[in-house]
Amino acid sequence: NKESSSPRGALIVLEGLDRCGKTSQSGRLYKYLLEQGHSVESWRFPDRNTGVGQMISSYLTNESQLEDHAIHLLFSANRWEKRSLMEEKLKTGTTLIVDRYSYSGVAFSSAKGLDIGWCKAPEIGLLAPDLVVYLDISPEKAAERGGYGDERYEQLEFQKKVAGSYLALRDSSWKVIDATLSIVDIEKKLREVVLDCMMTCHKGKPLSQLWR
Ligand code: FDM
Repeated sequence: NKESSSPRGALIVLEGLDRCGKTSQSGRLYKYLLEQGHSVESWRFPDRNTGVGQMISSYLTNESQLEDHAIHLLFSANRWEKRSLMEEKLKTGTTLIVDRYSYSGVAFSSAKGLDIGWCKAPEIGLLAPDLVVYLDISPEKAAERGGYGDERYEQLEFQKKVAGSYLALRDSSWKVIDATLSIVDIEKKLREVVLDCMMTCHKGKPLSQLWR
């Protein structure tokens, strides 16, 4: 029985504002771990490939409109529909690097003015990350990076609010990395905290659930 004999994988989440470098760093980290012989997968939320994900995607590209609470619940549903696969992967030894998770859910929706407790509620019972890495950049600096795309939330004023929400959500367990460092320096720091976390999971740290 693979589940009981092999050490479990780690659930690693990268968070940050748009243009903080999350996506390229998760790609680099994924390649590195793979080359080191680890069983690893690169995930992202929203996962636009599911039915729910397609609704989210058309909302983000402004092809459809949804009430703020309604889209919040869709983002959450998009994590719930992947929960059992996530648990199975972790239990059978695969480490998951996840680009955005429940923290994005709460940060972006509460930046619109929704109550933070209400935003957290549908996330209760999802798997808790073993590590949250926050790539820290000011909204102004992020905006300077080749500009934003055309998606709904990619605007400086809104990103400032999101930054404030992230700050309210952060706790002492998060690893904060200065996202204005060079790509290589960020990568180095990221590898360090990730390998350390994987070791802890390897040694038997139990999987836990969010916000209980
Ligand atoms: N986003 C992402 C949310 O508003 N809630 C969520 O739960 C998640 C996971 O969707 F602006 C926002 C954050 C971002 C947008 O994300 C799409 P990507 O990483 O650009 O695909």
